[in-house]
Amino acid sequence: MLLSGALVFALAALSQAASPCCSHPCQNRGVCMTMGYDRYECDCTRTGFYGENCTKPEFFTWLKGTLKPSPKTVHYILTHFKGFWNIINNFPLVQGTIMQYVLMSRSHPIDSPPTYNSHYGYKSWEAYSNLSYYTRTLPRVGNDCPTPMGVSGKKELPDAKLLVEKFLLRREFIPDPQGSNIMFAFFAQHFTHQFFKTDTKRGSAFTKGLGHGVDLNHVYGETLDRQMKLRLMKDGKLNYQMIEGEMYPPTVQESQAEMMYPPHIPENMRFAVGQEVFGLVPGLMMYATIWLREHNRVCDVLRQEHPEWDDERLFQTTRLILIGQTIKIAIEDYIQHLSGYNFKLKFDPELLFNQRFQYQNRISAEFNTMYHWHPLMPDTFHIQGQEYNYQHFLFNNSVMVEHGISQMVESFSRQTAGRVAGGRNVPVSVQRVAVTTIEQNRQMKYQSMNQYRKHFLLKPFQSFEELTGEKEMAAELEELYGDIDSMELYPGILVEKPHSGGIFGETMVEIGAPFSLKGLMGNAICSPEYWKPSTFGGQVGFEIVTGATLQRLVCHGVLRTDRHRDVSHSIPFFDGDNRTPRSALIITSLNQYHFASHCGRVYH
Ligand code: ACD
Repeated sequence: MLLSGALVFALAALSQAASPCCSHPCQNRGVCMTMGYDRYECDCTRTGFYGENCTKPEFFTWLKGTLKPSPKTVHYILTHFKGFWNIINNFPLVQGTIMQYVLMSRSHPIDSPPTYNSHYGYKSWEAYSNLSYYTRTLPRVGNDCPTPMGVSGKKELPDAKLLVEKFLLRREFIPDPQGSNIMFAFFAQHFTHQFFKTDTKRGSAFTKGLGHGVDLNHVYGETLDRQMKLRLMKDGKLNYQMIEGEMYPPTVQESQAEMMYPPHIPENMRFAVGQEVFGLVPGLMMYATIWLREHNRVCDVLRQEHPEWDDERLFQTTRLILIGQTIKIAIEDYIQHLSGYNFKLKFDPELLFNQRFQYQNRISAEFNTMYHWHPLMPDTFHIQGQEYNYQHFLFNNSVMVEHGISQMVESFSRQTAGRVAGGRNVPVSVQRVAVTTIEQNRQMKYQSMNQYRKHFLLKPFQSFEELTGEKEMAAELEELYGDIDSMELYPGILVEKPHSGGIFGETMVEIGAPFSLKGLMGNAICSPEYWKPSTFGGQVGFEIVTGATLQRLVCHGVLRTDRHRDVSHSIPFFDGDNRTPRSALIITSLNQYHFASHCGRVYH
């Protein structure tokens, strides 16, 4: 009698252990809430669906779902029919209308204001207001769930190291079929390290990037104290040193801005820039130097326009201009290149002024995870005929000083980057990062890849073969995971079948694009009160923003190094108005022409 009582109690405790929300029963972005220990309710408010599990579409939802082409079809249309898109690209009104649709539909899946974080899987003021967390797109899987992914899959996930060795590690370098080069790869790394700044001391759920977007803290420092150390305090400029007639960042010793360098690095090679970790790779320091030069160049332009302005106003306005340039370049050069679209993406904040759009952003942990694009990296780096392995390249700023920015740009533009999706292309030298990423995702209790696909309006994969598009890896993955619904997000994205001729698979594009476009257009400078010439010091500053391209930035950085030189305001656009999307991509992709001669064209 006593025994059966204990059994009943134990069974009751067991049945209490697993929350009914573990099976993610609420569909179409319905919110699951437990009601007692064994019941749940789905909140379908404003999802466009109703019913117990939010599965029944309202009329307009049904109509939209029936008429809307699949993401695959849209991607196909955008990446083909070049002649058609060339015509569209030349009709600003039509191009603008399409771009407006792209921006609105992409922003839709992003919760704004943000909702969860890695510790709160339900809405709370703490999760909303604590900026030191990355937000979470999907809430964490409950600790009490029977399997790591909720209810699907095995009780234990495959060993992270084994996964990396079997599916992610490079056997032989696989070039990106879209022609990305190393210049692109370092742009990605430099640009994203202003908002992916995991606070490793506190754990992978936390970030040191409190601006949660494009604030250029990687140029100016995260804190006011650091910013002051990096500034010249004259004419709005950043501090610098001249080496053989070229402008470089100051040293740590001179600026007193701390950086992360191993002890053996000599004082004169410890350059100090906004982001503490940029001493890691000369490619990052190269971009840091280019942006430093750009800042000081723009200060000169502004000072000519506003001799009445003090150091502070010149500095602050220049920072806003550089933020604008960054967003313009990110959309029109960088995302344009990644997309492979024949449709020309357009940075025009006015497209959203009559729409319901929130000018705020919170970086999510999942976006950070997905952006681990280590397959881009080559096995060795080639500069001016010299080959550097990782050991010689890392923390070696002398590479930059010895070759100079111009030669680095030239060489990095010629070296191809790796394909990201498709599996087995992570360089051996960075395999530890891949293992750690998987382990951290597990600590943060990420939901499965298929749950993320559903959130971003993609059909869940039905099988591992559908995921990888081949049989060998698919069979091995199936053996290890047991169930496609338990496939993890990060390894999933890296082994996913790439789009035909593409760098990424469908999941990266369809999840990455919303995070990116919302993050870029949600910036304060894109809002109606900011987006006007006076914010940027008048028409001249505004035009620096609206005319920014990666090529102009790099050309200015390479050719205009002397702060005393006159700065012309009337540099003609080198690529004219009738440029096609692809011909503009000379810095990011290999189908480029000779870099130096084109920089020459900017000035002659
Ligand atoms: C679209 C545009 C095409 C999208 C193509 C690929 C997107 C994949 C990954 C993200 C790429 C770039 C990220 C760029 C900027 C991030 C900015 C974040 C700011 C906080 O189809 O819609």
